Amino acid sequence: MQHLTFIPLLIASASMAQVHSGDIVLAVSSGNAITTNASDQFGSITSQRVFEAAFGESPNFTNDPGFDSDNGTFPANSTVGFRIRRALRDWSGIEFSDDDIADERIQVRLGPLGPTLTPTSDVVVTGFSLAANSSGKFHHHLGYTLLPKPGESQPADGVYLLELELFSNQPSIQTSRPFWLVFNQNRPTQEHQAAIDWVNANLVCTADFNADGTVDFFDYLDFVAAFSGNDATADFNADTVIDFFDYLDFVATFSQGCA
Ligand SMILES: [Ca+2]
Ligand SMILES: [Ca+2]
Repeated sequence: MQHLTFIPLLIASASMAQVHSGDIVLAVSSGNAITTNASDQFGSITSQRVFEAAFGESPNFTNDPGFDSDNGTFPANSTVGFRIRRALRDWSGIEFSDDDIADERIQVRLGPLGPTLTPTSDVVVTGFSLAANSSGKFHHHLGYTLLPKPGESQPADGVYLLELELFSNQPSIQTSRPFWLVFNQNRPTQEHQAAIDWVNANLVCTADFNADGTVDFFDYLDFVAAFSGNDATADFNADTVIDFFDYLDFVATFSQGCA
């Protein structure tokens, strides 16, 4: 198995200027397609698997966040497609429960492509693929529409969870890890944020520090390297200080593993 180099990827600020701010930035590391967040003001990109979104660009619709990459990320004109991994969930106020599939559905389309609909049970639905340009840059905005429950004219206000993965048509590039879009439909910001925090705490396996899908000794080594290098990713308890408590928390999480 390939050992992924750990992120953050440092990308020259000149090239970062080409990436659309606020989009989900895609990068390929050691043959794996990975999702990342947009760069911070220092030009550093860190792995992120939970993204916020909000309907209402037009009623029940948004095409943000889009997907963007630097030039040369993908082979020229190769394609990247998406899969919906599970049925849509709505936020209970406490959790996104496994048994609580939303009555609403999200439809994904782009121009003539699609629509692809979230399934009504937990099956994988393959959507459509889009091409990187001749410079290997992938920048597209999918359109997401929240559809009402059958028989209703309007979808209910709420916070909705969509689980996706991305795949390349290049066999050398592996499918991304699952990632999540947390959509807000007219609920208070605090409620949206609570749902995002829950996904980060409960669905992202933080012990898998190098995000390659397994918890093993490489995660420990990579954490120790980040910790020794005072890398921002070593702030495991997210209190903005890197200290021994981060080490203790990482070791505790690592020992526990992930489901
Ligand atoms: Ca790992
Ligand atoms: Ca800390």
